[in-house]
Amino acid sequence: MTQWFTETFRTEFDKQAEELGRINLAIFGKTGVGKSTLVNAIFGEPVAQTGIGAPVTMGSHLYLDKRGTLGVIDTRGLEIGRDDAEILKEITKAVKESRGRPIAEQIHVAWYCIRGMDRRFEEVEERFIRTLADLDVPVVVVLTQVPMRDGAYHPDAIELARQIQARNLPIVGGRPFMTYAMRDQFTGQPPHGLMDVLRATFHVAPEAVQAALAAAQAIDLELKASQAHKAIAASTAAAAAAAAVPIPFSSAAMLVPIQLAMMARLAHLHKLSLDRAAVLAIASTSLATSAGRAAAAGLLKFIPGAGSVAGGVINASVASGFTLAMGEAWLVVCQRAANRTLPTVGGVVDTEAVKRLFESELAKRLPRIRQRD
Ligand SMILES: Nc1nc2c(ncn2[C@@H]2O[C@H](COP(=O)(O)OP(=O)(O)OP(=O)(O)O)[C@@H](O)[C@H]2O)c(=O)[nH]1
Ligand SMILES: [Mg+2]
Repeated sequence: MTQWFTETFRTEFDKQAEELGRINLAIFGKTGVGKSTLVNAIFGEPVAQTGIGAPVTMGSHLYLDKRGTLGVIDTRGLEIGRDDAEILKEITKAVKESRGRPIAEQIHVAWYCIRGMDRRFEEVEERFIRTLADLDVPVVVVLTQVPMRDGAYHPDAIELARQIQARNLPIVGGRPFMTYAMRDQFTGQPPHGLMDVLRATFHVAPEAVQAALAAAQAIDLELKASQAHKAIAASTAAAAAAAAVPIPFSSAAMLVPIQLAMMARLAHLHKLSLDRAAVLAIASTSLATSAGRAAAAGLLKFIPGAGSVAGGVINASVASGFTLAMGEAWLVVCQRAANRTLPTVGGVVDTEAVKRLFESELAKRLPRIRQRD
């Protein structure tokens, strides 16, 4: 791996992490209702190297756990149903203080979790939810561990949901979300309802952190793909604009950072580490063997008829069409990496096969692009 590639890609990778920011999710509910199980089911188990360290304190009992593009805020050492006044005081203070900070430091959405088989919804829980809503934090009420059979929820959970709905609470969707987060080994009860919680959260999250949420979650590949397409479209437009600048030798070289930024963003959306993303990017494009302007020439070899373009000047339609094709082909590689369906040899990724995959995906999209001038 050449120095040039490693450094350029790392720079773009870090920049994209910064741009994605973080969605901060506050999770409340009595102990043992299944908060951690729910979070892990939707976002994946925390991995040691993704920055799980000691949680950051936000108040004397309020903690922020950073997991890449996800921040989980919860209470430690205080119990709902016992220390409510204290918890509410702290959360109120934390939300108010965070208002003046950058968007990635604010509290965006709260999940209030209640065990679906708990027969009653308490006064204190209602107060808790109303306080959060008054602070302009959207509250998603989640009923956890709700058994389901033949497409129907357990009657006790339905009854609890009905009771909650009757309170006309200011909650997302106006109703609780029924979930079961983790398969029960004994009864075989499979998970359900997770996608609905995720989608509801996505819709109420500020637009500036929606991509961070799409990146953080681990259950909805379509949500990742739609965010990837947004990024590809933006890069495609940037490539066209770069190519429109009439400076000889510049346009092809200017595509390189634009495309690396795009590749880095798609890698983040699919939770690829820097190392893994770099290995796959090198395997896909062979870019690492050349540097700077030579890399641009290397990219151009993918474009039919553009390989010998004098001075590396390419037109806007080639630049955008090519960037679009690169993005779509790289998205396939990222999706296969996230799905763990990339070809391997002896347990490690088969870089030759990745290259063939990328190039065949690229070829599908390139025949329409021709350099005309
Ligand atoms: N099978 C199954 N077990 C669950 C589910 N949710 C929670 N559990 C179990 O219930 C227990 C408590 O779940 P946690 O996720 O640790 O609960 P918590 O709300 O994070 O608890 P605290 O961190 O103590 O406040 C664990 O043994 C979980 O395995 C679920 O959806 N399915
Ligand atoms: Mg927990």
